[in-house]
Amino acid sequence: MSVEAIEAPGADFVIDQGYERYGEEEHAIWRTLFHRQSELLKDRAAPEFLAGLAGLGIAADDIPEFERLSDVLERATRWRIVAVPGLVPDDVFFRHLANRRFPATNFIRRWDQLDYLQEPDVFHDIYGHVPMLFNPIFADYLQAYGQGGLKALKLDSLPFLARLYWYTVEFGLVRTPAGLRIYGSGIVSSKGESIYALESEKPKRLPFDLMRIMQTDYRIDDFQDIYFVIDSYEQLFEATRPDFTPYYAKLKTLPTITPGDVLPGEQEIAAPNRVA
Ligand code: HBI
Ligand code: FE
Repeated sequence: MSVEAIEAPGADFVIDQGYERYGEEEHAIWRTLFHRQSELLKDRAAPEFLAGLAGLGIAADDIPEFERLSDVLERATRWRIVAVPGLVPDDVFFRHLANRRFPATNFIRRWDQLDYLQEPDVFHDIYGHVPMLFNPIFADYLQAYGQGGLKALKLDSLPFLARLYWYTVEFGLVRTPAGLRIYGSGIVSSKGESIYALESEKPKRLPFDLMRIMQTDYRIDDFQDIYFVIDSYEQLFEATRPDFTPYYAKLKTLPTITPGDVLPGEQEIAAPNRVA
């Protein structure tokens, strides 16, 4: 691996993906994750995710080149992928989303992190997030989310909106005629949580409710204690249409709900799927 100076990120934290720096090991880790998750998700992921994954088909055997993958994605929903060194500041993140640019981390996890790592790597960002960006409704939702994020920052209300991202984009479930299915990137990029989210009796599962989600805290260091289930991506997109200013004002007067708590009168979604 040649040690040349890796250019410092610009104000938008975009860097060169550094494709030539990936060695055979990195591609082998990607290949292992890609094939293992694709097998596991056949009857667990949402149809829209699986359809997007087919669009990503070019990436089955090696870490994809973001520029090439962006050309495929752009033709579908006008999104592009930009390389970033890792988590970027919230305002930078939202500005990218608001401009239909998905910031994808360029490093990949190590063999000993195959089953779980806390921060996003290229597998989480590309395999986890990009397939849903092939879905036109979801692609519009994520741009609307980015625009909402920039507004939330101005209203000092970011934590509320971060919860919406967390419980939909990262850990969302969707109802289908065949039962609950996964569309959240944090779940589909994790072997253990892909099974736990649909089949474990431990987590609660509630119907999507915008204010309930923005009132509910979340944990970043373990499988989720609660999941929210949408009926459709249109439901998500419609939920982001109104101006959130009054919602934030109301939320600031309400207590934070602990993940895993179910309030009186809330109807939990029926027992989890038993995948045949
Ligand atoms: N940066 N690269 C990257 N990827 C993310 O998913 C991300 C981020 N910065 C902030 C962030 N997510 C969340 O905290 C916001 O959704 C609030
Ligand atoms: Fe993510």
